[in-house]
Amino acid sequence: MAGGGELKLLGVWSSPYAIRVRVVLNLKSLPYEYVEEDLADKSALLLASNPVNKTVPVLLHGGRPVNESQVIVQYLDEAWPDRPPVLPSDPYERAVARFWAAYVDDKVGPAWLGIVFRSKTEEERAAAVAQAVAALETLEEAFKECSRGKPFFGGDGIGFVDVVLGCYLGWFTAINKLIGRRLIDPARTPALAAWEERFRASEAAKGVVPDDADKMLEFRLILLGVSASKAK
Ligand SMILES: N[C@@H](CCC(=O)N[C@@H](CS)C(=O)NCC(=O)O)C(=O)O
Repeated sequence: MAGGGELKLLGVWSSPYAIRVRVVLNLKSLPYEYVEEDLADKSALLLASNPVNKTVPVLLHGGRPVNESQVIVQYLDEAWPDRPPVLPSDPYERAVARFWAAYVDDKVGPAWLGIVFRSKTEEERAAAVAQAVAALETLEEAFKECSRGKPFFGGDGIGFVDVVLGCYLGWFTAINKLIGRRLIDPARTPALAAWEERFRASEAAKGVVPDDADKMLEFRLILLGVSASKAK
């Protein structure tokens, strides 16, 4: 069935992990049905399709579920070999891309959760911001090595590391407003700051990577279980 059968994506509009799958579906021009989930009241389809983690995204291909965003992205590459790939064809370069993608989710993911949801004090938030900035400084060097002077980690086009990091940019918009400066600081990480602009402006990211900080921050309060009116 590879490459045939209907595609349905269960996601949440603000979820970095769902966003990365949507960016890749856009890059590959694959039509799909998008189903917005309510994480406070998960659908029977979500629970049946991802019984282990009960998380979004879930991709249903001809009714068969594929779980975990990085796995889904790699599945899309393998199932549609005729579409533009996100992973490099060279095995060594593919291993390098997988290494950096894992680094992003291991370091940037927890720092994002820390800044936006888990920090209870200003000190805790500052520590989470410092954690994110340290990871981004490492990624600045990785970007220089992987891109070799080209616009993206993937070279001329958006690749695996680009989508894995770029999907956090919606929440970075909100974080920028929370902390009053750009998390991807053009002074400390100039190459990554320029990459951020390019990624946001790409056709694949437009309309999928959120850019409305206020909407993200309102949603954050809902996720935190705080009424926006009380918190103001
Ligand atoms: N490692 C997973 C992370 C997925 C994830 O944490 N999704 C969140 C939304 S951003 C979720 O569904 N949370 C619901 C829950 O934990 O109950 C992936 O890459 O797909």
